[in-house]
Amino acid sequence: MNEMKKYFVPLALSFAVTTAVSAASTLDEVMKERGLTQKDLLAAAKTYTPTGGRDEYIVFASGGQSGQVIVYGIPSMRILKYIGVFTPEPWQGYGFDEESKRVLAQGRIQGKDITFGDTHHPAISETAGEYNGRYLFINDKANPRLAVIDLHDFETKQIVVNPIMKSEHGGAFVTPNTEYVMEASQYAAPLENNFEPLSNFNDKYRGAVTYWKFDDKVGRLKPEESFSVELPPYSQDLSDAGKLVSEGWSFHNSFCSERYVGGIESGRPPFEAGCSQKDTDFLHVINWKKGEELFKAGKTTKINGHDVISIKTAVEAGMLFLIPEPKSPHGVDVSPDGTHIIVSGKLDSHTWVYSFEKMMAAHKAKKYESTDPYGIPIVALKDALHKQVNVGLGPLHTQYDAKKCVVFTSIYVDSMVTKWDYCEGKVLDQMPVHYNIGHLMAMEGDSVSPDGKYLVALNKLAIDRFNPVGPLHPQNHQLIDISGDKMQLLYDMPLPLGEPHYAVGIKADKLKPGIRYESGWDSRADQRSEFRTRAGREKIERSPGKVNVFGTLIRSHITPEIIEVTEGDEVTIHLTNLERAQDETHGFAMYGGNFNLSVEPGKTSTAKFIAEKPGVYPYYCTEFCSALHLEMQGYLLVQPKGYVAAAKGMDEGQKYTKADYDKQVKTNLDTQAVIDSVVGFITSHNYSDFPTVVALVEDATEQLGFAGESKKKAEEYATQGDFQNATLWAGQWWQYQVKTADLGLRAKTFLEENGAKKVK
Ligand code: CUK
Ligand code: CUA
Repeated sequence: MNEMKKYFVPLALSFAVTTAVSAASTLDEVMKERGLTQKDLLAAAKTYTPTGGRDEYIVFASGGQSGQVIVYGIPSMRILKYIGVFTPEPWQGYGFDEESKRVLAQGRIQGKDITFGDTHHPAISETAGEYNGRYLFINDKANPRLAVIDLHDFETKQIVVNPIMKSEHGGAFVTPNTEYVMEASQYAAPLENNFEPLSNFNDKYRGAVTYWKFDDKVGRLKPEESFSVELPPYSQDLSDAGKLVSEGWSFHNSFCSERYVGGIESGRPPFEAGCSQKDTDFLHVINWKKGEELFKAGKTTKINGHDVISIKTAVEAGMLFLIPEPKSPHGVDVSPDGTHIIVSGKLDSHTWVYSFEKMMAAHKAKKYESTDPYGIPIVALKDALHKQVNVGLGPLHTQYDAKKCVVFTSIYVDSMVTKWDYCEGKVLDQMPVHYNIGHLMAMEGDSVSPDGKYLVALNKLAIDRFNPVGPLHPQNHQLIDISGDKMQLLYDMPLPLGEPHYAVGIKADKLKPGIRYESGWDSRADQRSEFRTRAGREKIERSPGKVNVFGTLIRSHITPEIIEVTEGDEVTIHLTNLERAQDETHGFAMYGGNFNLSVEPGKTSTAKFIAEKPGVYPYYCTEFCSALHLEMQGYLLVQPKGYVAAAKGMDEGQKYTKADYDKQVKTNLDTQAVIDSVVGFITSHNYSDFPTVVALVEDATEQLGFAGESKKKAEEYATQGDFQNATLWAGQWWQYQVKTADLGLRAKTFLEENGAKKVK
């Protein structure tokens, strides 16, 4: 009992510790002391989420230059996760275990490892135009790539490299049933991977849009079923898929249709001057369903082994046309009902609303005003335009409200959000943001039925909003309440990881992430690992120059604990986490090994390295997983070549006697009494009504089972009079009891705090 107390008293105390923020104890006092207004309190009440509370929406924001994805909740704005995508992320073991290295290797550009990514636009998989919460896609602008993240475990599963582009901005955007994930190029270049002088820009440089086929069942993009449409060397910018009435079409805006090539160093005016001369650029309208037919009929040209529909073929098939759009536009956003398309001109204070019905009527009647230099027909602006609305200086992106006709447009130069009615063409409200907003995002804003409610302003500059942290400032995501007529600013969240361009927010209950893997799971390949190891089956296999370790992890030991190898050996360590309990992740790191595994319950992960230098290499678990976490350790011994071990037993510190054994057994029996009383409490209550408790009880029962096994071993050794081993196994028996008691007490506390009823 005494030993138990030693362990559990600090645990009990930790519940009682609260932080004294201030002496003020009434709302009025706190307001006065912190200088808060009624408005502040209202905003706080709309975002504050008490402990244990959940968010209504989950946001996936691009991580910008970090090459990652940032996950946070709304309205709390609490960051929940960073997902490693194009960049190694050690906490998740991403890029540090062999399984995830294979994913990153898929993103090699022409054979070269690229561990940087400039993520821009995340997109959630859709069914009938609604977010289905199953997959997330995100693009890399710097090296045209797309990644697939499985929302079952929030892990990156696949990276595909665009076979023909050298730059990409108009991805990832999905078609309404996730048939395709679209990706449009930005800076034109030869589609082949060859050299062409800039003097051949008009002839040899091209843009394109790629339609990546997505297989929903296996959750992977299928390169062999994907195709591209060749486009002129205008800098295609963003994309959006048509929906409902416009389903089957896709829209891509562009800038620099001047096809200007800079050269400031040789006295030529810079790109920015030459790319903003014309009053209009081109909206590209493409019938991707027609494109799919042409691709299946083999009407493509192979470029770098990839199927490309030429401009000529696309024009002849009537699947591609252009419409003028405002000067240096940015953003193209299709309305939830698919009837209108909104494009903003960065250098125009107007936002232009196009009517899908009008543009289709003109296209069907072949009513074009002219063709571009590549023979693509151009529908006249007046034949496609619904309205031009003055919304502010430097409009960029638009999001749709739940209310019909109501939209929100980000105004970059004026640093504000404009709420307006695109049916009537009138401004409804304007609100300053801090500062220079890029994208904005409404809840389920890209779906056929946006939820409205909240809007996030993804601001490019934070300037004076936060405590200063040096010249590099965090980004500022501002949460705005859009449920009323007037927008209300609720919260500023600094994001210190990169510049998120776009984000998507999904209703939290649509996500169904798991809490454990099937036993022995290779999470990156989504299949049972061939290196899965079960309890008691741990082994070390040796062949000349190679050592393969099949090990396991469970509170609080790594099996094996001693690994002996020879200098120069290639060592591969496969570790399976045997835990079934929620949040019982174990890590694995070693002196001199540049790796960290994150082995979540059920997972099998692999570390691989060459044992280059003789020496002693401690390894350990890197997650504080239990009270004996620090003892979750082991040694890799790299013996010099030709080393012969002396015939000598283990030189341990402590020798144990029968008295030590008896003392340990007494402790264990006392501990068992505590466990029994906790079990009594739990089973006398309606614990089976609480899934959290049921899981804890399952875990505790498992730990108690292990305790029983160790008890048996201890007793066997005691019978043989081997009190050294008997005492040590009795100690292990107690370790399992402690884990059991820990879980039991957590279950008991949960029942007490959640009003469990006594049943017997
Ligand atoms: S972009 Cu950055 S503000 Cu890449 Cu969608 Cu508009
Ligand atoms: Cu496992 Cu610490």
